[in-house]
Amino acid sequence: MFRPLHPKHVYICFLISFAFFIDPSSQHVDDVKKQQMREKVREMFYHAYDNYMTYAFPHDELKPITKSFTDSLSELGNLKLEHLPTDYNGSAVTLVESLSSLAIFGNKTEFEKGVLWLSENLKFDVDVRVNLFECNIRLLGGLISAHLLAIDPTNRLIQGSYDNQLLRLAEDLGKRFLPAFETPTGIPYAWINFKKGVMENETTETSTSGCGSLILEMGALSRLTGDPRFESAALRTLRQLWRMRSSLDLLGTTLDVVTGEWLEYSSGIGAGVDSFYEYLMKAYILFGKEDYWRMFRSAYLASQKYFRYGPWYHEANMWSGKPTYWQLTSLQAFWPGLQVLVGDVAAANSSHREFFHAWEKFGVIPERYLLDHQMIHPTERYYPLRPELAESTFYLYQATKDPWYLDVGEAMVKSLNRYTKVAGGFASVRDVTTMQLEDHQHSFFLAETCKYLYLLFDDSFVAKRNYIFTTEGHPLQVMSSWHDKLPESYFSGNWTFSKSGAWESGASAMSMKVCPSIAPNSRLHEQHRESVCHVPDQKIDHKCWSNRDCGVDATTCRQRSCSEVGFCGLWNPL
Ligand code: DMJ
Repeated sequence: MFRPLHPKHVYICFLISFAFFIDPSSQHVDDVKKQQMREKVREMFYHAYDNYMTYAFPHDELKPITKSFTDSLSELGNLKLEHLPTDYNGSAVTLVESLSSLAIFGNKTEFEKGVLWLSENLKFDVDVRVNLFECNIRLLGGLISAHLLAIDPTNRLIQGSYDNQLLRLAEDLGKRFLPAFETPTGIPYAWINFKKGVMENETTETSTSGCGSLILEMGALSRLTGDPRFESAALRTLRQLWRMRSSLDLLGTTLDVVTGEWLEYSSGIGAGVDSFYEYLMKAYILFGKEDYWRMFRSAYLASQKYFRYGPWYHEANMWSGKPTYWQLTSLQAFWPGLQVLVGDVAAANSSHREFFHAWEKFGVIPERYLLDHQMIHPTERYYPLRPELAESTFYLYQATKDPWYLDVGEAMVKSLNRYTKVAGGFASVRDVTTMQLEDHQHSFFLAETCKYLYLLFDDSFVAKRNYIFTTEGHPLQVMSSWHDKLPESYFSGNWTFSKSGAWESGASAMSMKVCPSIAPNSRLHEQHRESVCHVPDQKIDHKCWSNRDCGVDATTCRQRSCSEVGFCGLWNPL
């Protein structure tokens, strides 16, 4: 099953090329298919959403088989229904998580209704112990993203008046996070109580992704409110984590927030670490700080060197770099999507194929597959409606426009409807070998799985805007006003422009069409538009004879150069 290791080359930052020649008749077939698939995915979303609103709202998540609810975001989720305190109605997290999808679907009525309900009813002053990471990516991210979508005039989402209610809720929530950061290391506790702060005898163990994936939401909160404490706390954590890396630039999976010692030395790109990598890269895109890029670049290179084995990723010991567990996990499937943002499309494509192969083999993707024994992990046979493969498929399609990815999306939609749809929503799969179901519809099914499948078949959202998606699939707008220091290439005189008809249109983070600009809107018809993506290489395979054959890097805005062996890349030091 394994292929030998790739040559030592780590092909970081290969820019996406767009030299595709599309035959008009096949283009028409794709457009028809996209239209049909958009409708199918929309139906899926509303089946999940309507059932949640009917049977579970305002509690956290829907139990689609028994048509009831669970308050899974808090530790109450572990209690039986009859033991739930009667005065706690949950955090409506599935509604919060649905807002950005409703906005993308253009459902203004439901979006506005949701905003009004939340602003009048959502309260965080409750005595519940919650997981900081989950609250950050689901609640804080959901609120901030919906706020940004609500104030973006192009969406016209709110007919009545919008008075920043979502932002106020986000700020209240963010303040409740702050006590968690009061540790000797500055790294936050994994659990907090909304009302009481950190509980006595709270566990001091956290994961790298749990504490290292806060910067997008908390940074955005600081930028929006003017209160620097949120961003500082998240940034301090990232810096501390980075100081704790091994000499190989690897981090472990779990650590102690008080002593700053690593508890689990084995790590990879999946559970417990995944979004740490993602947030370094995306924080660089959102805030433009070179620091994030430097950390990401080293961490990414180390991941390719120590975890990658052909298209697969195993785990490795952070100190020795020696392989530990040879496992393909469902969470790892987000990685090719991240690689598209980096520009490493060739590597993304080859791994994505393996994940899809696993999906095809089992009908959905199992949580953990033992590569060395070629069998599913005995206790992790489930598929909880996870979005990661849909996410990567979306990124790869947007980057390459290769219609094969549309087929992948179609196959996924078919399996989800075939195996997981029940009368009361969509149910998780308990065991992919029997397709026995479990009574749980996770909120990320609405925030991510449905959203990414929809966006795979709908180019308009990413083509006209410049958003970056959080790890929970919530879009945040990339704005130069949030960039601390703009890379020098921003000042280049060689601007590229994006025009559609007489007017320029905004360009997406994946459009690769224009360079970011800080130029004021000087000339009406020649405004520079913002984008994090840029000029493609001359040749589709990134081969080059001279620097002139290489375009501008998608994420750093830096001119790529031609290496000695003839590949375009970011070869010049910063
Ligand atoms: C989501 O909550 C987020 O994507 C998170 O980063 C990890 N994965 C789950 C869904 O699988």
